[in-house]
Parts: sequence; structure tokens; C-alpha cells
Amino acid sequence: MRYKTEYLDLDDLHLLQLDRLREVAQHLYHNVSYYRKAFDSLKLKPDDLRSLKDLTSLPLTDKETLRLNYPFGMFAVPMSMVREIHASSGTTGKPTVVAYTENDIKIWSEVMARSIACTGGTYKDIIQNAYGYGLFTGGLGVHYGALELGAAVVPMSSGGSKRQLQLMEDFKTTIMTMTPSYAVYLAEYADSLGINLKKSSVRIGILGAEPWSDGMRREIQSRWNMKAYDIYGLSEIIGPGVAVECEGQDGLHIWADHFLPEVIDPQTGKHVKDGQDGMLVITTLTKEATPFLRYATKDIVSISTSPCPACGRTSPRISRIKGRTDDMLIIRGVNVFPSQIEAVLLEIKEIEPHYQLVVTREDALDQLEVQVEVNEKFFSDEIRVLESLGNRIKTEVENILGISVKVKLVEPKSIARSEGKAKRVIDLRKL
Ligand code: DLL
Repeated sequence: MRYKTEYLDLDDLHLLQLDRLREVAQHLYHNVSYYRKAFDSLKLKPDDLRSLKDLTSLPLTDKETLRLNYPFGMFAVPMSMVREIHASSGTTGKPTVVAYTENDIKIWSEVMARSIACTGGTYKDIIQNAYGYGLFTGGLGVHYGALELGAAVVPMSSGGSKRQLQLMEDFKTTIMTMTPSYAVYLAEYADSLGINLKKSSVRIGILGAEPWSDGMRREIQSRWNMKAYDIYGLSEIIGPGVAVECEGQDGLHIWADHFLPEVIDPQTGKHVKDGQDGMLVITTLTKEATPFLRYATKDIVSISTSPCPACGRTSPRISRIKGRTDDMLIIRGVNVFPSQIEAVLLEIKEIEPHYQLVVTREDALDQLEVQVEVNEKFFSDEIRVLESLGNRIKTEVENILGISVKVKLVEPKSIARSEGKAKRVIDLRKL
């Protein structure tokens, strides 16, 4: 499967992008009051976008914009046209909501099919999908792409390692889709069961949804019999399938006919040069239900617009995600903001507003420990009372985050105070 738009001359790509940009800007101007106000306050009309550069006069959109318009204020179509709604973590209690029309799901299927094909997948493959199905976009995104490609998909969802390994062997799975940390975990688990993954039928791993490194890739490829490819995406833009590596494993091709990338200096907002690090900003060019102009991903990358020496595609390549401009953590593939935990803790009167989050990786699985200071009065109470407080905090934090955590109650004044920015997160994982 080869998509012509992946090989366009850059000038032709820019013309296509401009056409689509003008169309999506019209759509947003007429259907989303946030964007109408943004244009009006700048005394601009969508027709004033005469070149791609003109886009830079518009403000950025981010999770905060979505929070302020929760839940459906950014929808650009009536609910009767919406077919699917997804959500990912917001910075506090409210999730970030996105929607898809029938056509959006076609686009998602297309970009995911292109992504699988870019790693070498074809209709002949058996794809075992170990991304979570549900509000998280990983499961359904890969699923739609596999169907579009004509491959066979096994909708395993995440977890259930013993069954994953068993079906992988019995079905002769050829492609695994999962987070990179799960790929390491499964390899260790297989070892402990005496299963040799070097002999497995899996030849391709499509791994993403969390940061990883080339070191981790080497480890995964040495334990499995597969090549491990990096796939990137975010719910706000479409889900997985925004960018993916090709056989060169040197940068991720972004499907720029649907997603217009910019890389900016997060301080000045100015574009940085090819090869320089900055924040990735994406404009969706074809989505109908929740299109965004200049969505600030907060992910740090560099971009290369020269044609790919490995596969010849001209779609620009972004680097691996090198970090974030905010404090979002990804724990077992789930996005976690310290502010979500803080919002829970502030509601509990027995504790002080001092906390620290310690993240570790044990046996390839992420662990999050929330350390909270109990207040003086309460600390002298019986162990039983403290235990029940700990359990209450654990339940409330887990309800908000959707992952399990450990809670450790610590003595009053034992968490180091800082004079500047508090150091809330200690991340001891080595990627
Ligand atoms: O993680 C979508 C996805 C699913 C991508 C499956 C790849 C595979 P969200 O839950 O909205 O969407 O989280 C998006 O996760 O802004 C990045 O910070 C991070 N992220 C996603 N892919 C990668 C990657 C899905 N390959 C946020 N490397 C993004 C590093 C990644 N970080």
C-alpha cells in the first residue's frame, strides 16, 4: 500500500495543505465560537489565510482550551453527526474530550493503515493488539487501521500476559502493537515461563503511547525476533497514527496531508529551524468533529523536511519525543498530571498540601508512589486510623487516574520544602 501524498513534492504538499487549511478554518469559524472569537479579536477572516505562514498569526489551542469548553464546546458538528467520543487525561479532574464523525473514523482508519504499512505490515499479517480498548485511543485506532489494511486483528487489549503469549504462539501472530514498556515486560515474563521469544512468529512491533529510547529499542529487538517501530499520536489530533517510523528507524513520518506540523520555541512562539528542538504544534486539516488549529502538543521534537534516504517518502519526519514542556507523566501508558493528584489531595482535611510523586520501574512495570504528609494533629492517631486514611487516599487517587498507585503517609514536615518551584516528581525510571 503506497499513498501518493506520502511522496509529494514539498511545494505540492504545501498547496494541498493550504487548500485544506482554508477549508477547515471556514468550518471552525462558522461552527465553534472559540475559533470565531479568536479570528474576530484579530480582525481576521478565514479567507485571510493566504499562505501557510499566515497561520502563525492565530493563537495556540491546548488542553486548557478544551477544559474551559468541557465537554462538547469544541465540537464543530451537531451531535447527530458524531459517531464516537474519546477522552484522555486533562490537567485536573476534567478529561479532554474529542469526537469523530463517520468521515473522521475513515481518516483515522486510513492514517493507521498507512502507519502499519509504513512499518512493513500488509493484509497478510495477524495483528495482536495489546493497546487498551476503551476511551484510550490506542485500542480502537490500531483496530480500525488493521481492518482498513485488510489484515486480521486480534483485539486482546492490554494486560493478561499469559494469554497474550499463548495466543501469540497458537495464532502465529506476526505484528504486536503495545507500549514499549509492555514489550520489555512480556519478554521478561516469557523468560520466566521458559518461552523463547527469539523463536516467535512476531516480526514487527508497533510501539508507542509513551516515551522510550534507542537503548530500549535495542533491548526489545534483542529479546524478540522483531523490528520495533515507534508510533506517535495523541487523542486530540486523532489518536495513534499521526506519525510512525519506516524501515530506516530514523525519525517518524508525520502524515502531513492530514496533520500540519509546526515546531516552535515554547518561550517565544517562533518557528525553530529544521533539526532544532521545539514544541510540536499540529493543525488538523481534514477532521470534522473536533478539528483544531495550532494544537500545542507540549511534546518536544525536532523536524526534518528532507526526503527520507531509507524509504523515499517526502512526508516530514519528526524525531522521537524528547520530552514535554509541561509536567505530564506517562505511567503504564496512561497520562498523569501531578495537578490531578493535587486536586484530590486538597480535598482531604487530614493531610497537608505537601506531596511528592515517586515513579519507578520494577520488572519493567511502572510504579507510582504518592507520598503525602499527614498533619500534626492526625499523625498521633492509631495505626488503624492512619491505615484507613491511606486506603481512602489510594481509592480516590486511583478513581481519578484509572491506574493503581501506592500511597505512603509520611510524618509532618518530612517532605523537603523548596524555595522556588516545588520538586513534586522524582522519576527514577531509566528509559
Ligand atoms: O497515547 C495515542 C497513542 C496510542 C499513540 C497508541 C501511540 C500508540 P494520548 O493518550 O492522548 O494518546 O497521549 C498522547 O502520549 O502527547 C505524548 O506525550 C505521548 N506519546 C504518544 N506516543 C508517543 C511516542 C496516545 N511514540 C501523549 N513516544 C502524547 C513518546 C508518546 N511519547
